Order: sequence, then structure tokens, then C-alpha cells
Amino acid sequence: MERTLILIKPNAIQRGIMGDIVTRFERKGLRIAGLKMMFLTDEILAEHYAHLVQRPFYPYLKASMQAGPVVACCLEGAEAVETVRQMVGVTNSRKALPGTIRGDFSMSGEQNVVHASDSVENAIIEINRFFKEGELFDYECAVTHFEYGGEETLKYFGK
Ligand code: IDP
Ligand code: MG
Repeated sequence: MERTLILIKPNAIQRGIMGDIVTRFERKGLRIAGLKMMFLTDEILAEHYAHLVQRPFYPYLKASMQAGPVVACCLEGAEAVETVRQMVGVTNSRKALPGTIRGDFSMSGEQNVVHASDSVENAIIEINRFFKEGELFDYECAVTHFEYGGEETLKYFGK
């Protein structure tokens, strides 16, 4: 089953909307495979935002990501990477559509409440970056057969 990584950013935690964000993913039917709070070091941030470290706004981004802890969450489901990116919305929250997390909870291009992996390859790298062995969980979910159709269950769960 496909997995993806989200980070609930410090601005969302400060604003008390962490639970609302987790609830959106739960309601959608994405399974939580791992969940933890952590403080991001300079090293992990520079690695995570390697594509942005040379950009003029990086010092602001770094400060905002170290303003407090983040919540790292590994979500699992059929085509989870693409589905979660759609739920999160585009980078600039002012342009993100209503109904998306950024569109509903933020006015900012920087303080945009949540990070989500942008490809299946990056999701694997990012999950390994934020979760150690033993911090991710495989468990049976009783409602899978009500969340997915028969054909999908076979395709994505192999049973
Ligand atoms: P994404 O989070 O939608 O994948 P990226 O381009 O990977 O967008 O950028 C990572 C994060 O860097 C964004 O979520 C946002 O917090 C910040 N960021 C991106 N572009 C800008 C910018 O032009 N100004 C300020 N912050 C930015
Ligand atoms: Mg990105």
C-alpha cells in the first residue's frame, strides 16, 4: 500500500489546528501508519528543503519551521501521495482552492500549515528521513472493505 509523509508545521500547532488537519486525513479514509512530534534540526531541514536552501527566503522558511516542534505523520492508502497533495492544495495558500487544507486554513505562501510529499519516490525518501524502524505500524483495519471496492481491494491490498 502506498505511503506518504506529511509534516504539520509549527504555525498550525501554534494556531491549534493540528487536530483538524489530522481529522481531515482520517475522515478521507487514509490510514495513519506513524505519528510523532519532533523538533527539526538545521541538518534535517537543509536536507528536507535542499531544493530551496539557496533561495533568498530560506532563512525565513527555516525560522518558521524551527519556531516549535512539527508533527510528522505517515499516511497510507491507494494512491496516497497524489490524493494527499490534492487535499493539501497549492503552495501559496491564497491561491489554494477552498476545500483544500491550505485553502481553508491559511492566508500564507510560507506559513502554509502542512508539508506533503510530492512524488512516490520522494515520499519513500521523506518517510525514511522522519521515521526510524519500529515507528511505523502495519495493522489490520476492520473497515477496509467498506472504504474500497472489491476490485480496488484486490489491486491495492492484494486480497
Ligand atoms: P510545497 O510545500 O507546496 O511542496 P515547495 O516549493 O516544496 O512547496 O516549498 C516548500 C515550502 O517552502 C513551502 O511549503 C513554503 O512553506 C515555502 N516556500 C515556497 N516558496 C516560497 C516563497 O516563494 N516564499 C516563501 N516561502 C516559500
Ligand atoms: Mg515541496
